[in-house]
Amino acid sequence: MKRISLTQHLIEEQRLNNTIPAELRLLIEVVARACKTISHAVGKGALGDVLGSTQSENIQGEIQKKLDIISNEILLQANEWGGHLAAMASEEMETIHPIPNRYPKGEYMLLFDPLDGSSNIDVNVSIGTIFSVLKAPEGMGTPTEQDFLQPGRKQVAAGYAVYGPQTMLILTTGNGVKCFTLDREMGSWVMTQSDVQIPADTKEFAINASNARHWHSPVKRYIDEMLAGRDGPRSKDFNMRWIASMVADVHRILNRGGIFMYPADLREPDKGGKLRLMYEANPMAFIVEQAGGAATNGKQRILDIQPERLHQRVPVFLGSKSEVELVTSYHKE
Ligand code: P6P
Repeated sequence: MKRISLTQHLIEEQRLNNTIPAELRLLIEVVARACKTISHAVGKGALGDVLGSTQSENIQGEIQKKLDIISNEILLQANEWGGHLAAMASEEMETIHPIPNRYPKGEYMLLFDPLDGSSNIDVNVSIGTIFSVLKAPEGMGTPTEQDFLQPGRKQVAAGYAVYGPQTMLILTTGNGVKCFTLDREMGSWVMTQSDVQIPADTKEFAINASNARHWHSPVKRYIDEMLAGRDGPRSKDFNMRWIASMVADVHRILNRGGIFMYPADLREPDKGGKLRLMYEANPMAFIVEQAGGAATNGKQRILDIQPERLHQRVPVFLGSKSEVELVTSYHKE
């Protein structure tokens, strides 16, 4: 297969298929370049004095790792001068980040989890960056949090970078899902998959099973039936994976099928699970649907959820369509 770069792919999409406006192409190029910089920082490990935690907590009440802060700064500095954005929002920042007045403003809004999987940073397990792109509402003045609260189906692009044995960028602009592998010698993203399709069926599920006693009954039923194996109602044996980096679990599922679950649980029923809607569940749901999979909160399509708060959490069931539909049907009974 003749390999093409991310730049060539984006220019062809813009010129030939007219699917990506020039400003969106610029935005994606800038974010992709920032992910290269984050990959470089992550890769230094202990040699770069980037491991370990800071003394500060983020809006989520989580102790911030040094690399959380570094990655957030990289994305802010890479994007604020370009003139393609009106504002940004991040898991690591309580409020939205308007573009400083000294820079031109654009029609897009960028949301991101700069480094997802922080608990894995210090033990050298894959982590990643997740991003989501929305259009600024028509006639928007000074951006407010309210302008970001659009359902996930309004996203114009979404993607993630996974910093693992390979550094990869997975991208959708609404015309399927493409994968790019970082060529470290050239410093460029090279397309290595042009049309990702999630297998509809699977034998693999991903959930943090230590929370089992806190699950609602539809989740308990769904998991118990898989654990019963070939002698149970599913008539086949299943395997389990849980990397505790959503990016890594989702990437495996994109490539070999599976279902990823972070359900709400009985400890804090109104918390809505652990994952955030705007910059984790929505971008991943967009990617998974574009790859032929499904993504719900147990009751409805994640992309149809009307957000109420920037950092709100949502239960997540996503991956192989038949499995997501089955566990969602149990919630409806
Ligand atoms: P737990 C990482 O902190 C994260 O937000 C997701 O990337 C991951 O899937 C989940 O939390 C892991 O949560 O409760 O298993 O540590």
